[in-house]
Amino acid sequence: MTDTPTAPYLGELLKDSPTNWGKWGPDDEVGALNYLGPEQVLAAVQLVSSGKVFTLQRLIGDPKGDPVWPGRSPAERTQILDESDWDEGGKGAEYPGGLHYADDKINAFLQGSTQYDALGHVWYDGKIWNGYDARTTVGGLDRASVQPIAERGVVGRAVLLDMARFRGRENLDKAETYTHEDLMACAEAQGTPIQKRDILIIRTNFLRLFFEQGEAFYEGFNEPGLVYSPELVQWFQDMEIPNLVTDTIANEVTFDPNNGVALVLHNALMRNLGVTLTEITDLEQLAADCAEDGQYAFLYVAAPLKVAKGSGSPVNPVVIK
Ligand code: UVW
Repeated sequence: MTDTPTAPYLGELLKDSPTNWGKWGPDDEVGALNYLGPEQVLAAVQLVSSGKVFTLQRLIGDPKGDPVWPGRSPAERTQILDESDWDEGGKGAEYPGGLHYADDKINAFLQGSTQYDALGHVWYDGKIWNGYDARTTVGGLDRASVQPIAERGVVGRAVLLDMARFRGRENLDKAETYTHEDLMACAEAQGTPIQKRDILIIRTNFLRLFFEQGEAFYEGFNEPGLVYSPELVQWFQDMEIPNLVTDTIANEVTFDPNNGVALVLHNALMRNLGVTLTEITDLEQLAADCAEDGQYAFLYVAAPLKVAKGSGSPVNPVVIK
């Protein structure tokens, strides 16, 4: 990873940045997802008219490779039982009636595929979301793990912001940035302005380069994405954005071009405002459909897995039009 010796400390950079700590009580673990109540769910359901369904998860164990954050490895799936286990001398047990079955397991980073980050996933100054002590992460997240997010689920109106198409490109490039003003301009151009409490789904199609370039993709790793500014953070706060979903590995430009700091928005949005982040989605079919039918707002439903103490969880979000 790039190391910028002059990069300011996050605590200094974000010292005047807003927080939502305490807003939903001293025990809150789902943050801005509290903005999604029955009213938002019912309004989102009204957007369903054609019955078209899209799933946003990338394949786990893709023969072409699984894109992951540097230092993580893709999931390994191991076959434990298959028909060969009932060959002569095989380990398959004999069941009354002649049952045979297949079993397998995976060894995977919980953030190694399309995923929800727990709010306690990142921090600085020894404090995670809602001001909980970062020592609560030792040995597993005792506070703000992915479990409470999984227990409540995520349902609301989502808007696709197709930044690649808006910029007239197949994909955004390494280190390319965009701001909240670009998101609003994209939404206006698509004919669907962003509303308060919308789930934002941003398409860059950057991971196309992973499949095209293989390992070379990781050289000078610096993903495109949203870039920090106090105004952007305030916009997320004013718009009460509950959930930011993208098709990149980490949702924001990896190294802020203005100061060199890594993943500033993970901290300004997730740690401080309680915005849930969802990463590595596959938006290609949905984006093609939106370009065709012009419907950029729709019902979004996601339920990460209930992993006790987990700092994240795989998920297969569903969009219904
Ligand atoms: C890190 O926070 C390092 O990665 P991600 O949010 O992509 O899981």
